[in-house]
Amino acid sequence: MKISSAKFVTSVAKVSNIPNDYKEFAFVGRSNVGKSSLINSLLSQKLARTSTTPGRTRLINFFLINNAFYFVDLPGYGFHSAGKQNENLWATLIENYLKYSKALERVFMLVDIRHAPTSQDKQMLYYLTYSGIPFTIIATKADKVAKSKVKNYIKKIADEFCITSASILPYSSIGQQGREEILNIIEQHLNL
Ligand SMILES: Nc1nc2c(ncn2[C@@H]2O[C@H](COP(=O)(O)OP(=O)(O)OP(=O)(O)O)[C@@H](O)[C@H]2O)c(=O)[nH]1
Ligand SMILES: [Mg+2]
Repeated sequence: MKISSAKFVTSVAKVSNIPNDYKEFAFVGRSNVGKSSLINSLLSQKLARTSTTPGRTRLINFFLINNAFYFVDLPGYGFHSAGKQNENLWATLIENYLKYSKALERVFMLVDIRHAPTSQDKQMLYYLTYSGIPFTIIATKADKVAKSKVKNYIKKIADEFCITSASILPYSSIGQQGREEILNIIEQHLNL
């Protein structure tokens, strides 16, 4: 699939403002895991705000792609220095989005290839599994580990999640490793 156009449409702070007019592909994961960077690398442009400090994305941002579907950039979870109150606020926003979005097609769940999944990652995986929302797990920042070690890191994450390595896709927002695979997954949804 080719990305022919991409534009920012809206930021929402409550689920009643979700546009609901096009299919949605959402990106979830810990704060700083690389959600916004992944969106930018899929689009080959810097549309989503990224930052070296966690907690950059605070609202749910909708980007309309090819005038046909949305990329939904969600706030990250597990950003403790935001304070308990903010953390709870964002967690509720993410939860409500996953629960109430009517056009959500698939969730891309991101984990950092170098780190063991946290209990929040495990909760998210559990939630996605039992809610019936289709999802794909992505191991981000694959460029930060030696190529020859990628498989080992993926295996560690898979073991922690009690899933097979084959269900985790390594990704690099720098090298664009994994980009075609994600675009192909999205294309399959659009053809349905
Ligand atoms: N080397 C490398 N760095 C990455 C990659 N993806 C993201 N980063 C870096 O990781 C940091 C966080 O990236 P973001 O895309 O802002 O992360 P986020 O998940 O959107 O973070 P929040 O909005 O705070 O939840 C930035 O400094 C990025 O440059 C990657 O694939 N490789
Ligand atoms: Mg972000």
